[in-house]
Amino acid sequence: MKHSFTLSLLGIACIAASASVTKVVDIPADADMAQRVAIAANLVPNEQQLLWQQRPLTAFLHFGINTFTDREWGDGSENPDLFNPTDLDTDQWVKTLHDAGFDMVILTAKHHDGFCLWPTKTTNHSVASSSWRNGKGDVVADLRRSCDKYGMKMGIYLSPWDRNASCYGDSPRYNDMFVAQLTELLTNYGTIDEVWFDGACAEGPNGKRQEYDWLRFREVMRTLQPQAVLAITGDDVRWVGNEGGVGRETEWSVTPLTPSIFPEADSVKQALGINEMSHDLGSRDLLAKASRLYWWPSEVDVSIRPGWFYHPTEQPKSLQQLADIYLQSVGRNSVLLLNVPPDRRGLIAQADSIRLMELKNWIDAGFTHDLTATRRPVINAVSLSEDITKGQRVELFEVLGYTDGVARTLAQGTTIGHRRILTFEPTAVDSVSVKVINTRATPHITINGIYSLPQITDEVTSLIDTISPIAIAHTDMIETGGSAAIYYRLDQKRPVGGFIYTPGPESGKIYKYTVVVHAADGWHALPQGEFGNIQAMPDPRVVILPESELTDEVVILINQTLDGPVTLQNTSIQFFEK
Ligand code: FUL
Repeated sequence: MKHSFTLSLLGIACIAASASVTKVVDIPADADMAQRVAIAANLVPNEQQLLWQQRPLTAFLHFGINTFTDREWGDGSENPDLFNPTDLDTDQWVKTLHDAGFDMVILTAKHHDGFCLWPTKTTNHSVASSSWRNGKGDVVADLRRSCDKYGMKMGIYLSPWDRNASCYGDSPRYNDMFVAQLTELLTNYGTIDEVWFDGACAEGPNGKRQEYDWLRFREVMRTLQPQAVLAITGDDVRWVGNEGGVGRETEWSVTPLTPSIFPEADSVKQALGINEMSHDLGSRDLLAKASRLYWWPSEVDVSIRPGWFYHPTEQPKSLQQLADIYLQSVGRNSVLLLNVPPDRRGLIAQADSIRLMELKNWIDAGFTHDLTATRRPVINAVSLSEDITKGQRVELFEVLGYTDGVARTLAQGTTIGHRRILTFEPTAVDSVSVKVINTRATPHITINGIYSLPQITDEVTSLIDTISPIAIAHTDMIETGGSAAIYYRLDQKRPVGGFIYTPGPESGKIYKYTVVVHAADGWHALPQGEFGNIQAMPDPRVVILPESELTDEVVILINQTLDGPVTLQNTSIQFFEK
């Protein structure tokens, strides 16, 4: 069994030698295409980015007030006393994640509700105001100790959007408060290797508008923790563009997409017609129009469960789903940031730790046995790497397998980058070669190995399969009190346990809503609800009605929409029985 490479010289013949540049490079306006391509091919990561890229698995820990209110986005009015984990044990979190192969954990030190998991001096809205450990608890400090114990790296998520801070929207004052929070976290808790500034901000045009001083925040981080990378609203690590766990098949770490911390970001994006979610962030077409390029590699953030926070009604994803996520993130030139939300006890749920160990076993069983030295193995995957310290260069390649001297294409790919895994039908081969068809400069590729990934046989039942659905006799779009609403008549009077809302693929999502139920004593409205984060995570959402409602008529008042009007076509509601 042997590997080899073939290079099509065509792609590199005309490329002039060019010195490497770290992290960001300007393209002269008069550069011709060959020069543009050469500049892109020689852009390389800085040291922090390189070290970050070499740690493929990071765990996200969404934990906070929402854990206790069963919400995805808190509104900041929550009583801090609701935060009361009965058995919080960060050793259990870190040991579980360490055993499962993770190198770093990132904790939501503050989410959009503004509740701080450490006793900050900047606000009373923190653990210090809860009766948990008599107001003396500090989740960040606990996590620090556990990370040191297990040799785990630590990062923090600090939400810029703060729905509790009264000074939010008074830009200089809130920026000072945010800097003070960041300073506390980056001064008092040892080495922090990743700082995560979320991009979400859902305040509408009439809400409070905050002008963030991103460059100042970045400066604070660079001064206090120079080894850390700044992710998402930062220029070291890029959001992949979805929360579903899917990296692009063509994933360029070299991109003209301008990180949104820079004032020119919006105008550049507009001129190039791209944003974080675009399919193409690095093709030659974009290089032709670009005036500046960034080394800005992708991070795939996704939750092991449907929500980011722990909800008792939700279950972890199946092993097959997690294995696919691994292949579509780590296998597509990205780092995987997998969220594992601690529950109300303050522990990682057993179902999640079992699933994590299954994933680890699957990765180990598949990727620790390179079959290169085996005689005619049956393989179904190959893993390749480019030496990114030289730049990301390969644009098109083929993996060929030879059996009795006959070659066949096993797989074809575009970009490789730090790591590319391709899977294909199981094939018995005597040798394998990689043929580079197009490249931006001399490629530096390694075949990490050829593998036989184990088949997965598990199935998870989705919630939709476990509920007793209620048939709907009639649906209508109506208007009531000036708001759009959807009217549902059920097939008969029944005890309604709740409903599942699934936004359609077309634009138009319900963000804030009120459920109005027709019961024996007339119509009554339930408190307003919110599908937090529905734009970035348009997955089915379960709404449980407070008590079994005996009814055959329900109206969903649509108080606020996102991404266009809500219609019957882009809305699916499935009622279910208790
Ligand atoms: C999003 C947030 O709005 C979600 O709540 C979550 O924290 C996710 C990682 O980022 O943008």
